Amino acid sequence: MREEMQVEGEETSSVERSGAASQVSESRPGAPGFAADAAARRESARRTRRSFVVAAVAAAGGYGFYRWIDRSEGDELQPKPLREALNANAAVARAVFDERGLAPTYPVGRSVELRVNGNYGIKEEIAPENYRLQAVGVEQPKRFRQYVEDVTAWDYKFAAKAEDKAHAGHDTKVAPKDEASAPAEVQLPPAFAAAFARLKKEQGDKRPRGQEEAGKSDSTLAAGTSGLLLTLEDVTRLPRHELVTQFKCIEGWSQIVHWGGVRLRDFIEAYPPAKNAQGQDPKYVYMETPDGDYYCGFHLNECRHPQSLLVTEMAGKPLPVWHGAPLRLHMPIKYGYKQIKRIGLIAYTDEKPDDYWAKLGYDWYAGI
Ligand SMILES: Nc1nc2c(c(=O)[nH]1)N[C@H]1C(S)=C(S)[C@@H](COP(=O)(O)O)O[C@H]1N2
Ligand SMILES: [Mo]
Repeated sequence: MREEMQVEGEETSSVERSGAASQVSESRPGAPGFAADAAARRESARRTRRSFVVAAVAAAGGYGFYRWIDRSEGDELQPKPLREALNANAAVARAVFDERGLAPTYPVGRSVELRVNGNYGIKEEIAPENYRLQAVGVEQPKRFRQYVEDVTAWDYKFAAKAEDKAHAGHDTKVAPKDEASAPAEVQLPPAFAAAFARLKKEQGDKRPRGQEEAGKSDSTLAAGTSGLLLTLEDVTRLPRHELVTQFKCIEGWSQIVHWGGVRLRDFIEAYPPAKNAQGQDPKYVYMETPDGDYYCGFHLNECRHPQSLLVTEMAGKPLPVWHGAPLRLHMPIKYGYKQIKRIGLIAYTDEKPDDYWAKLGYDWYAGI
């Protein structure tokens, strides 16, 4: 597997070999035909939201049953034999890479400007002064001056949609609304109106999370979760590293990229995880965009891989917004869909975290 990986242009992945790529849903992480589908889905999502009240009333009865069917098929929405194949591949990849195996590196001269792919969780702008990195599950968090009782109370103050030109080549445009065909506002029965008012108050009028196809993350933080609110400077204070490695999208393209940032392992050392009840490190790390629309889960040991990088620079310049500024992940041992842009939360956990593309049928592990 190592040998194959080092051959340039070799794009056969463990996932593709197992046939997963052709069997999963029509939306693929960064697929060319994907934007049009996404636009259609967004439109249908808008319609759904418009009649949210009606849908919510209907769902109150049906949702539990739907969930039951959904879950009985397996935890990652893959047919059982296929899931077993993926798990076996993950075991092989783990054995090959573990924490020692390194992805190949290249001379800077061979690096190119990375293309932009995927804009979930980064569509709205955040002013740099409104950025904070939430860190949850940290050992003795109260010893840090960045400790707060409720990290979810941080207000990212999302601005209007980021300029479309930032996502050139990607369908972020919204079709003009046909106001005439919009359904009239639904009049709520008083009991429901009161319940919704209560719900809205609980949510603090915040932007709803999980507004893309995969929906809300199962691992999103409950209000009142304590932790640290770090500034970008708290991260960039750590030793700076550069890396020239290949970035691989599961779509079948790869590019050599010059990255700069801090090692995730150094971050983990500076803000270490609290031990679990057995006195051990928690197994997993969960990351999420500030708006909760995109999210990824990892094994803690993969996060300690020396090439797992919290990226702040690309091609010797500050990381552009559409590549995930101010902070994104690069993990050369994983496919692109795990390399989350605009990290808003890093949480240590013993529960296997939710993952955007795993929810849509892709391999949770996503190792190369
Ligand atoms: N927040 C966020 N991160 C994301 C995505 C996304 O849609 N939103 N897409 C993923 C996918 S599928 C890929 S291939 C890479 C693309 O990173 P790039 O745009 O910097 O090339 O980002 C990954 N991280
Ligand atoms: Mo991707």
